[in-house]
Amino acid sequence: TRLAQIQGEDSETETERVVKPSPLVGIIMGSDSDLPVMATGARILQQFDVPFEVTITSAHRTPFRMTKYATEAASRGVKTIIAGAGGAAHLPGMVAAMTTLPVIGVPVKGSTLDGVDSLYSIVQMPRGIPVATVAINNATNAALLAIRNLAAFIPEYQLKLEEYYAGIEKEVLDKADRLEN
Ligand code: RP5
Repeated sequence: TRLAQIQGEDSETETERVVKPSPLVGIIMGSDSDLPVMATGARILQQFDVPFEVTITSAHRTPFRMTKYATEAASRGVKTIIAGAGGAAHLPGMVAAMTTLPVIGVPVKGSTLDGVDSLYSIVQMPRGIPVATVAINNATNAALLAIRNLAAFIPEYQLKLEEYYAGIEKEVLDKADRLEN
């Protein structure tokens, strides 16, 4: 399936699946139309070897499924939830209202209003229920923020972040070098 491909499960045997570590990050989204955006975050988590899960659940179309996910995620070992949605993007906020886990919201750009509707829906949370909101379509930053959360208590991820940022720095320095020479 497309979700299994994103989770890198397609080539796994049944035994590998059984011993797989429980997910530390949960990626959820309101619709499969959010998948191309949310997959960019999934790829970052894969790059860092962070165990994660991906599913679709909608605040409006599957409210009971969303409630089950939000209320059970922490007890399954999930440490951070990344929630992407577009339009009247209530998913991250509703999930944040039902868990004490950190929730990172990804405003997904829809076909109208350029994603500003999603951004405002996600960022304008009432006092007391925070959602860490990243830029429109920026699931990459959502994943990196989730990894930073994990790195606060898993040193392995701290080292990987340092390597990642050294790589980013080198990329820019190489480009500057090519431009100047
Ligand atoms: C939201 O409505 C989803 O998160 C998606 O971004 C948007 C459009 O959904 P589809 O009509 O493509 O299913 O619930």
